[in-house]
Amino acid sequence: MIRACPPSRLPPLLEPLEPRLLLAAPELEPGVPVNVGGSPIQASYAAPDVVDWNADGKKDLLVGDYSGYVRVLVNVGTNAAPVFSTWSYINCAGSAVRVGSG
Ligand SMILES: [Ca+2]
Repeated sequence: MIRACPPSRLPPLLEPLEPRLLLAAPELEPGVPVNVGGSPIQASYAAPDVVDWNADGKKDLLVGDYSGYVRVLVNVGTNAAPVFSTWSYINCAGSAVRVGSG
């Protein structure tokens, strides 16, 4: 449950927000499994984001998980019907980048 704070108790950066915005419940669509190579990807506490990772004009998927690693799933389909055949961790100098969690 999200509770509104009285305006006098809000941190300065939140004061411009109207209290009704803080009370609004998010409207979420039902979850959809993401398949990679025909099987659902497993990621605990997944934090997905959509971005054109390889600048080919097709939206790819980044998925962070509880361990702090971030996977990139490059879309080999279309934006309307994305297809992901493989995934890999985001790497830097040969090591998987870990951004932490929590
Ligand atoms: Ca892309």
